[in-house]
Amino acid sequence: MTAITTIIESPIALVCIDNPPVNAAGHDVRDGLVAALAELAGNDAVQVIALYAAGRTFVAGADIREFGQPPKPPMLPEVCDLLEESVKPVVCVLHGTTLGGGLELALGCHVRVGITGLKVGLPEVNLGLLPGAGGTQRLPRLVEGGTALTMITSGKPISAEAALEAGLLDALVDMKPEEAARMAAAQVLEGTLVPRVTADQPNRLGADDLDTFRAKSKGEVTERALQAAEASFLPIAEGMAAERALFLAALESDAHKGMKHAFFAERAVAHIPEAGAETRDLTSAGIVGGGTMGSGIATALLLAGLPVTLVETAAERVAFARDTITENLKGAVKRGKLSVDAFEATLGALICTTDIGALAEVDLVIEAVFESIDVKHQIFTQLDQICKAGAILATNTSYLDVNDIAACTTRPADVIGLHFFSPAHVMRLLEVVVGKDTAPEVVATSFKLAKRLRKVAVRAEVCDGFIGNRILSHYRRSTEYMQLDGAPFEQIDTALEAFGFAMGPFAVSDLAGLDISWATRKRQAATRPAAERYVDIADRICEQGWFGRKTGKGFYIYDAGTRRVNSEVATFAEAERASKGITARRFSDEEIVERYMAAMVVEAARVVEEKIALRPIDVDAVFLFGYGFPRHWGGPLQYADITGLATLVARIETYAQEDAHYWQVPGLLHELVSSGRRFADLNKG
Ligand code: 3H9
Repeated sequence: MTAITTIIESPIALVCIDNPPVNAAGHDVRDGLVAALAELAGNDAVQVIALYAAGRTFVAGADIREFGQPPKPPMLPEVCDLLEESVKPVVCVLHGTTLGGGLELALGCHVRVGITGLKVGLPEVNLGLLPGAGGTQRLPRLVEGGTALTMITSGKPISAEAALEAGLLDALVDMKPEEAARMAAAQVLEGTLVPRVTADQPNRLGADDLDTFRAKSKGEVTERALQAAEASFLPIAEGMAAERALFLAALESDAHKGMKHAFFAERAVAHIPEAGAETRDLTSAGIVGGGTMGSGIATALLLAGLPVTLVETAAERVAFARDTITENLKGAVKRGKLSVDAFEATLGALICTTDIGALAEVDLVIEAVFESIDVKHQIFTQLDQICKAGAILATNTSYLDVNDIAACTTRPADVIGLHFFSPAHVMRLLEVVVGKDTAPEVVATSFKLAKRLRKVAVRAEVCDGFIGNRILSHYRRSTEYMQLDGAPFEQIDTALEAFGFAMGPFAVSDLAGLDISWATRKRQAATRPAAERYVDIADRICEQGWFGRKTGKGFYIYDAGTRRVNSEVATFAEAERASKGITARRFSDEEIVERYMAAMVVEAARVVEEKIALRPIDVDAVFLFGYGFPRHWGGPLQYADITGLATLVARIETYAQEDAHYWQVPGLLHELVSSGRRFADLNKG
């Protein structure tokens, strides 16, 4: 099948791009367009060329899979130039999500017509790039400077209506792209649509616009995009050359490699062995437990249009759940996720009750009570008796054994773990924990549900903590060891925030509540291996009744919206060092990051080795979408590939000289190094 088809309806030529799924401007598209333009230039029967696309969208950008491969001319800037230089006017019809290189093709054309529902944008910064086919040069010549810079630096698309108002579109119509192409070409012939050469329009970008954006922007990716936009003050050919040079530099950056990996990670996780299984209908859902988590899950389900029955044990708990969900939905209205008009109907789809029998007819139940295996057994035994045949019975446990929970029902094939992350109506990650007896259609239905909830579902096998929390509980210890050995906790937080984490680990602990991890440590005390170093600084803090943000004091002191270091933590650390005969030493920020990341990679490698995660990229997705991992690093195992596995092994072996119990090189890491492979090689196939 060819990507470009030309139909001559003299004096109009219709040129259709057809490259499923999203009409990315890969080599076939570029080559086909150049050939079509050459042929049409010499065809005297053609006076106007109308470009449009088949399928769900006009071109959604360059083909991202080609980045990093040897270039295959013609390149996209050249195609955009050829469109602009065409003596015969070129009309372009945009529909769906016209993004990046797709918009750049349209900017090269002489007339742009949008189809209702269109979204148009330059998302290159989300890939660590900048528009590289004239976007930074032509857009400011069509729209006001601030609008152009917002689109270039935010990566966010704008609506068709906004594009029309900004002057990016010449017209907006509600019809099929092919019909719109025919109609717009006819209007050009009649003179009712007037073709313009974008490069000839005056640049509407001002030096002030650049100053404003520079003042509020940060990071190398945005700065490069702003430099390219600044080059639009030059004559167009020079500006294009400057943009190209900056784009090629961005292609080589680690930030691009990480962000490209993140883009594919979000999509790769949907490729699961159960993908082909039939799915069950989900038209209603039940929640057991209306705490913060259960209420958050209920909110997510309601926002996705599912009616929810929530069960709690007492009237005041029912009231708490209803109030929490109401507030969550109000927040969704504020954030533009729910329309004001839809608020009442959405809340109206919620039933809160103390009668567990109300779950008899729902298609899915998600249990979200506190982490006690006995309570979970009790609930699943009841659900087994109450729920209709074929209902999916899910647990939101964050570390308990899903097989054990399933075993107390007569239908373990219907039982699955659906591990949401708090706040459940906001966080995008959903770990789908597959038990040994879980039916493939239950897994496939869970993935379908995640899509409906706009979440990124990642398949995990059963183990303590599944993918995310298991890895977290390992690498979090590395920060305690560094603290004990002399690094102030606030330095650790600052170093990791500078690396890209939204919050340092100690600030996160304060937010989550120090009492929670204290309870876990107490529970694990009896089974803790004798060789394991134990740091009790956090225990000392908890003994004062300081549990973090909720008590106003933890590692930090929280006062009237401000945060400052709790200096008493250093005193506890010194006391513990003294009792263990440890002399504090200095850690550089670099060493802090290296140790933290090495610890994360170690446990992540084990999770892959033990097949808890399907592939390394699944682990990366868990951290990107559930743990605030910096997107420009692409995830812990992409970080490992970028850093070099041999370098990481050498670091771990060095650290092992001081603590051979904690620092052990996983077999998989050794294996990859000796076979000269990377984690990325395990993502294939
Ligand atoms: C650029 O344009 C640079 C230029 O300025 C300069 C060049 C010189 N390429 O997301 P979906 C795949 S940079 C290759 O599930 P949706 C995707 O991996 C680019 N493949 O669908 C998936 O494959 P699979 C700027 C792509 O309906 C399948 O298509 N453009 C591309 O939920 C379906 O995708 C962007 O950054 C691509 N460009 O969402 C836009 N796009 O099934 C990136 C998608 O094997 N794309 N695929 O997993 C998107 O934002 C969304 O895909 C879109 C559709 C909104 C278009």
